[in-house]
Amino acid sequence: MRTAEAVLSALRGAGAQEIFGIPGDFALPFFEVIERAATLPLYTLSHEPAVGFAADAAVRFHGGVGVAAITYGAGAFNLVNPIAGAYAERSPVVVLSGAPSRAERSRGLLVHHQARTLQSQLNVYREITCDQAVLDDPATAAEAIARVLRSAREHSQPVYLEIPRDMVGVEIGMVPALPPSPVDPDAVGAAADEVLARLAAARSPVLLVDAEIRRYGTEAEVAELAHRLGIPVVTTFMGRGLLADAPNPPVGTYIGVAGQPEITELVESSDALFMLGVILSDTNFSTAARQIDLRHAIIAAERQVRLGFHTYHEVPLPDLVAAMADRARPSGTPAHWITPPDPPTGLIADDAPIGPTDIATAVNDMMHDHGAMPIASDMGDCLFTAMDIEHTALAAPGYYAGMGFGVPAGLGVQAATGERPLILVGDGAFQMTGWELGNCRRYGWDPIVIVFNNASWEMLRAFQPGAGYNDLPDWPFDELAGSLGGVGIRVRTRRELAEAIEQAVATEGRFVLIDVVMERGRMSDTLSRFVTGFERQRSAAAGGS
Ligand code: TPW
Ligand code: MG
Repeated sequence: MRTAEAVLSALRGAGAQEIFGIPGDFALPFFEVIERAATLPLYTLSHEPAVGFAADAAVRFHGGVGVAAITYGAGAFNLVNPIAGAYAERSPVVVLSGAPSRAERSRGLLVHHQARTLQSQLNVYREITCDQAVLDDPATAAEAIARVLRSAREHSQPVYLEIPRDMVGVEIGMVPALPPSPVDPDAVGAAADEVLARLAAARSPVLLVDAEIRRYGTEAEVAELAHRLGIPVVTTFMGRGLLADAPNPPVGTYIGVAGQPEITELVESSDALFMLGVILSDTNFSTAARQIDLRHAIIAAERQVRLGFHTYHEVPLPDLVAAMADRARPSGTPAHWITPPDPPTGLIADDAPIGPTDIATAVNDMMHDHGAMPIASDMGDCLFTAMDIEHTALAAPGYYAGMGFGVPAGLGVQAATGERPLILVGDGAFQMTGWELGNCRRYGWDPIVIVFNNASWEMLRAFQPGAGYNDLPDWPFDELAGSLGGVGIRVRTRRELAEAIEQAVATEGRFVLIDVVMERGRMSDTLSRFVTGFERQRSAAAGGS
């Protein structure tokens, strides 16, 4: 096989379902093969950050790997931020970069798009991917492709493949099917036994789940295990949306003082907190009402299981879950089961101005009437407001917290699932990547986009109330929608919001942008509690009170 075809079929074998990309001269030969071979559909977008966000969101929904194909230098450096986010949030995106040919590399001239040395790009990506290969040697390329794709799957993190443009058509042989990295089943079994014993001995065990359970495709197994063990399941902030389709969905989302008090109490008073696939980040834990002592928790993540002061290494999450399921004895509903209040429904369609909770209420009403939609959310108050939306599949940068994710992620979700997504995005974040909606028409995508337009970087204002630079001018996003091929509706009252949502649902085949004008300074209760909790923790860490 030639390099390009070998890469494409190996990608498909690793579970890729599509490629997002933007070509450039160093990548043109490879893109030509992508189009001609049609192994995977190609979606071109407008700016590389969107390529990365879309590929990240797509893999969050379909599993396997996501693919972001770009040109050398100018393209690849534009992709750094979304790949850093994918690394942090454990999303296995394959970066496919074009590159100068082997002859160009040895000519001694600087090559266009070159930053410092020809390796600068590789060096940058070493920092934010878990494995890398430059396919410049026909003798080793096939093996390298196999290894790198295996790393993406096993570590559930991005990887980097660089293809010199003259290598595209070079024969490299078949990409071998590598066996998984060695795992000792006895170690897995011992870890499973110990975790089960700890849970069985506990008064109020709780299972806290996060990103990895989805990335490793174990959601159904985890749901079944929790049910068998009779342990309540809670998601982290970052893990919101997990297990949405499970027969026993999570009882709620843990956000410390920012979340529902019942959930906070349940998690923080647990004497055996089993954190499965959890990212130990400040957005997940900084708002704790009382300190969670991680030394007493059980943490299974990043191929390790930590109990108190000892650690089992090389225990992949799916193996642990399977071993626990084999050994688990069923038990009934535990005494500490809780039922927190339902999300708000029944929007009062009057002439009152719209607040964040009204949007959540209107979305809940829509999903009740017309069925659930997958959600992509940006960072900003929209994500905190999403905590009041019914527990639904959600892709959001809850930990890395990079703005600009929402709109391109929504496009990735539609490409990955074929379902019409709901996109939640602030006006500030929309200014970064909202233009990508212009690509909907050519692919037949029709997301419903709700812009939380408070003419403000509101979340920053919450941290720094006096600063004038957090005021944004009012951009007429509704007017832009038409020229991008969609439908724009500006709403100011709850009645208009309810009507706009009905119109959006009825308008299929084109994206609909609902530009929700909100008062500056009006934020969701979850965000204001989050900010207070976060600041309290920060000042405590700095030695304040
Ligand atoms: C890529 C820092 C975090 S939140 C925020 C900024 C600038 C304001 C968000 O404004 P928006 O939403 O979208 O209008 P809202 O609800 O707060 O009004 N650059 C990047 N990512 C982050 N997180 C920042 C800056 C930031
Ligand atoms: Mg805003």
